[in-house]
Amino acid sequence: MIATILMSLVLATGPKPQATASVPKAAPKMDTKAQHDKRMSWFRDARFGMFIHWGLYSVPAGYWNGKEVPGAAEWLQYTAQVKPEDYEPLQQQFNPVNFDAKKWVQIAKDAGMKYIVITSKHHEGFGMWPSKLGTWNIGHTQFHRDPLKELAAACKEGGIRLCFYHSIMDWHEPDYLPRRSWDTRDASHADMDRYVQYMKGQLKELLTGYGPIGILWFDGQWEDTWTHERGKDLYNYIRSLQPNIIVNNRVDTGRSEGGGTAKSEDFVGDYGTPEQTIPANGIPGQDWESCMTMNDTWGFSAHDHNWKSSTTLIRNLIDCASKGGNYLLNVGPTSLGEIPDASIERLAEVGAWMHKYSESVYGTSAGPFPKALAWGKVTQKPGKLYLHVFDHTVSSIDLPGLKADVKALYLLGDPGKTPVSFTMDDTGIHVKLPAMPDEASTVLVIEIKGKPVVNPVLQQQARDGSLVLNAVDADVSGSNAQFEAAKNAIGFWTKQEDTVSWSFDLKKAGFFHVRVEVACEDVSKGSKFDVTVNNQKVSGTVPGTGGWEKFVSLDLGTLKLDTLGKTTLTVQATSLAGYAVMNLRSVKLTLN
Ligand code: FHN
Repeated sequence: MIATILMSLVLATGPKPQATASVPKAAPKMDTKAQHDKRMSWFRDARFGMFIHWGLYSVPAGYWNGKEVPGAAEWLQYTAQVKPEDYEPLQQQFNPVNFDAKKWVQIAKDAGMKYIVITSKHHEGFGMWPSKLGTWNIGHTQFHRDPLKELAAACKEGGIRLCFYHSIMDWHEPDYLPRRSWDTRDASHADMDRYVQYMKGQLKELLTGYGPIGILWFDGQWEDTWTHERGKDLYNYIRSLQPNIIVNNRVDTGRSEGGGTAKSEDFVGDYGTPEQTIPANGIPGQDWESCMTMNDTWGFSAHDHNWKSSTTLIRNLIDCASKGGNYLLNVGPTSLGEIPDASIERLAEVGAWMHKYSESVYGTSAGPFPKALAWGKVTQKPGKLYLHVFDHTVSSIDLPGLKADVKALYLLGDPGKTPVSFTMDDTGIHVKLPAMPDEASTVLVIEIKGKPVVNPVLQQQARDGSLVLNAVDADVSGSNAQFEAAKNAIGFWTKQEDTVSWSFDLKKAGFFHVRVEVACEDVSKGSKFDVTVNNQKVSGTVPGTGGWEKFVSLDLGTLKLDTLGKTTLTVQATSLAGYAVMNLRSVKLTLN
């Protein structure tokens, strides 16, 4: 099988070889669970990587013909509809004389990152290594070096795993289909099978010339010329060249909207790839990695200054780890080969936090709590729970429903492990917070004997029978809606079918007035929703409140609750008028 593939790879320097008979489509290499776990183990331990988007797009850097081009800078050719012949001169302008692989690796290491995923080829089709296939690559520029080779050496020296991002979609290679609407080149001889052989030939160069590669990070798989069959074949081809490599799920066509891999067919890909978001409940049963920008663009843009704070970046990393996933944080180097200062500054601050607290991230798994916590996030290792406290305005925190044989509780980083006081009852463990430094997240360690057990705790009515159902305690069902600590509300409710519910212990029956606390940007107002309990409902229409963080109360009417015991209240949208249904902070039930 491998010989067949290699035989069909004509490393042409002239016109592309005639399309060979497509290589037999072998079934993907299926590892045993033990083999898969072994291959994934470094990825699960790492939790934190650097994404690097670097290509010819760094030359225009978000401008074309003197005009600012909106959106992601690596999409400039598409956004500005630049014909290949007008884009090609960038090749002779590209000369990253300040590129310093060792410096890049040191920046990543100092930030606490364990792997680097760099674009070997983005959608522009330009190879960032001196490929022998064609001339649309760095080998045909005035920069007579191989940055990927230099990065491979620096990563090896620095103990960082090198990984490649490779776009299946290619706006330059004549055989790739479909063409862009503004690409006026003759497409009558374009041959997708021949393109796949070309892509495999370039991938063979990358997987045989740069040492062991940690991940092949495919992208651009969404066009209809890329099929499930091609995906399985490519996955198998990559693994045939480096059996221990990890391949993301964008090699195939099974990536679901939330970034995970659909279960419906034999889709391949070793982990899910949510992008610019952190799944509300992780992606249960799958490895996953959230890739995110530090501003709003992947490639360098001279006009994008919308930088996230280092606190946001640190909390994103913790959030990913608390749900069993990785955080792949992007930098977009300039055309001179320099990582922007704004990125370097933030990565240094992330690194300072990791220097103190990385034990609570590396090698951890998702915390044991099924719902979001108001005060922060929890990760765990055998025998330890790590409590990441974001909210420094509170004097105590609750671990709802937790039962554990607690051996010690102290601040991570406290050499004396000064005991932190706590109480335990049938509603869980309640920690009295010590004085803590004001930082992105302070971390407490609970050392326990055995495994933590979390028994769901039903909310109780107040003495007057009232109930305040807060967002942090909600059960959220669906892929997008999730608790947003910053707004203390359910946000990202961008899918109508997502639902929000609470269960509580009804001891006092009667007629309850229903009031909800909602926020909605004016342009998205008008979504309709029901609040349902035991087949009874009241309904509402979301008003414009002036912003996603501006909350107002809506009185919806009365519900009769007369079935004592566990009761579930559900909020579901019956229409979606704009970007999202609403941000929902609470549902208040007042006994009439
Ligand atoms: O189109 C690309 C985009 O430029 C960027 O590379 C991101 C990062 O994963 N992926 C695609 C958009 O989903």
